[in-house]
Amino acid sequence: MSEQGNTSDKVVTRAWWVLILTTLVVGGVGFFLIVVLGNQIEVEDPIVENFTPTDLFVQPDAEWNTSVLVAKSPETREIRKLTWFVFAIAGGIFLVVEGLLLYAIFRYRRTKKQRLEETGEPVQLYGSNPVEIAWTIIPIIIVLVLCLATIRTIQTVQPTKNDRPENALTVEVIGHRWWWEFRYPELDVVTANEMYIPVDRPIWLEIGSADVIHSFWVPELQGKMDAIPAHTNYWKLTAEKVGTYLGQCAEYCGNQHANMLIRVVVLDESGFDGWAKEQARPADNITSEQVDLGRKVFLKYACQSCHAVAGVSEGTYAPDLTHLMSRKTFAGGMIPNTPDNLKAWIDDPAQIKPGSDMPALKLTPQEIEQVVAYLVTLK
Ligand code: HEC
Ligand SMILES: [Cu+2]
Repeated sequence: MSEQGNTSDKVVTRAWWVLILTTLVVGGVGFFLIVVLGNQIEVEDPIVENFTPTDLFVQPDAEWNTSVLVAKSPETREIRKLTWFVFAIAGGIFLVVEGLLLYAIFRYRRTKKQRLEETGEPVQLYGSNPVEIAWTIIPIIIVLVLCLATIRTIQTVQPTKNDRPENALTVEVIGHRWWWEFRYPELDVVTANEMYIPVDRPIWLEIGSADVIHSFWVPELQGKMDAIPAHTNYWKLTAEKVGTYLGQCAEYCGNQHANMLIRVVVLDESGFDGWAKEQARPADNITSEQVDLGRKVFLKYACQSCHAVAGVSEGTYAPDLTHLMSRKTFAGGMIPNTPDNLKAWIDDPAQIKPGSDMPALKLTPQEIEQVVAYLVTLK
């Protein structure tokens, strides 16, 4: 063989090394990020006081975590068990394959002597029944095991229509572009984007959609469930700890898909009962002339045909505003709920949330002041 042959051999060897090292480094870093860091991240995020339309990623809650590895309900613990099981099998395969690869590279590498003697290609082997049978059967067994484990987990966490626990609280979850509606038929409560539930009590979710397919996902509390128009999917979860859990629409549903957040606020039993009682009573109450003028603006413009305020209007197209000020955020959970942000929103929703289904109704600055003076009384 010529000089040239030797050089290209070297290039090939070097390419192998680059490939192997890259695989190991990427694998190692990935492992570290997902397993070591992913399990520990508890982000502290203070309320963003001065909202500007560019602050698209505000998270007004003090603590949130959307790691799939943090399990805070029996359902997510089951899912996490499966995740680790699959990860262990995949990791085992990775180690065996990489190990054999490294072994072959060292054990069968070309020796200096062979290089000097230019013996050419080593002996080539073709076909081996035992080997081929082995690498057909082993993957089949692995896939079968993964499949059975997955079916078992699905059966544990995913209810059918008839699995509603006796003592469950029902919440109807309706996905809209781009916000979530939560209806509590047993409590006569309707709210948006922030779902309140009691701790340690099974929650029975009836999930649907008003327009396109969305997906309800609060990673710490349950897996994903599709929200499909004209169809109900059933989901069940039990929160074991008081706190706020962050979620996100998990099915691409249009240009504001990323701003369709879910906050699940878990309260102790008496806290939840208090919340539900507050929510069930109408809040509309004229306390001053400005508020009265604001309500007139609300009724004069189309606001009332899209939005409901108990005792005042019955629109169902848009978020229920009966207790707007009991929510920390609005517009799919993306904006801190302050009077200034409400003014900016009503002036021109598209400036903050381009594509939003709320139109700019061209209110005068004075009318905006008045209608917001009214809205902030809806506690
Ligand atoms: C064509 C229907 C429509 C009209 C008319 C309308 N809105 Fe809206 N409004 C929406 C929709 C849809 C959203 C949710 C937008 C989103 O989150 O993407 C919304 C959101 C809001 C919110 C935030 C609620 C929350 O919890 O997220 C407020 C406050 C609001 N509108 C006030 C008003 C006022 C005041 C008027 C009248 C000046 C008005 N809207 C007119 C459709 C409408
Ligand atoms: Cu969505």
